[in-house]
Amino acid sequence: MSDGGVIGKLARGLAEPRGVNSAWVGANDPAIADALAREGFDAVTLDLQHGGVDFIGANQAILAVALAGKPTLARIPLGDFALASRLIDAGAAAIIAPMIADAAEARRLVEFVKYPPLGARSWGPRAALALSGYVGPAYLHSANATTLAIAMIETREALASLDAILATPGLDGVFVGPSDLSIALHRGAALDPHGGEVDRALTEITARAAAHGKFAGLFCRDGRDAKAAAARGFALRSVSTDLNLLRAAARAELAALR
Ligand code: 3PY
Ligand code: MG
Repeated sequence: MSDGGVIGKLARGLAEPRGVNSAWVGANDPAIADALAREGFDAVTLDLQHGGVDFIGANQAILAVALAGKPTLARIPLGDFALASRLIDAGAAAIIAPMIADAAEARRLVEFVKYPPLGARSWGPRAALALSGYVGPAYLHSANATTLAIAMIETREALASLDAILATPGLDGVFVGPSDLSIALHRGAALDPHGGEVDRALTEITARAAAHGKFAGLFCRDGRDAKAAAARGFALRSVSTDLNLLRAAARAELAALR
């Protein structure tokens, strides 16, 4: 009996006290996802919202990351729920949906990520079947537990509907986008992802998520930020981005040669 293969690793990691540290990849090149998967990250997140990753690139990256023994999460473009189904068929272990504003949108996400009775996902788990290690019927009966639906909380509307979003059957967790949340909380007057307004919201979000028995995640700018996020109860942390890691390494080497 399979334990869900690399796909199952994500849900299992999130259930452990240590949680999950994920790399964040915007480059549409499986070599980048592969390189980061072979470092100490527990998972890799592909950004199809603001990054350059496309569907074919995501398919290749998911397989490269799986060869390194790690699960892949995918952030979809705004409202592109049909792509969510295709990405989990391609072997993504989780879908992160941006700007989920209320329970109706959370239900829509679940519809595309989960099989009945939770959702209405259509059958065709191409690469997911092989990566999960299950045969057909076993995959059908395990996929809803191992393939995760994650709603991004990054608007005032989402904060106001937080309990209803978290109560959505089949929604596994929430993930905070601190930049958009800061823009919303400051009504467009400031971009302040590490300021007090966002900080207060983060405390509320981890508390509400825990009360609903769901996990919370946070987009973190660096390892120090991710360590602090883990200490305050965020089970899922993305750590920097591929581009920022590259630029930081370039700056460090150029400083060393001066
Ligand atoms: C945000 O901070 O708004 C994000 O979506 C992180 O990428
Ligand atoms: Mg955002």
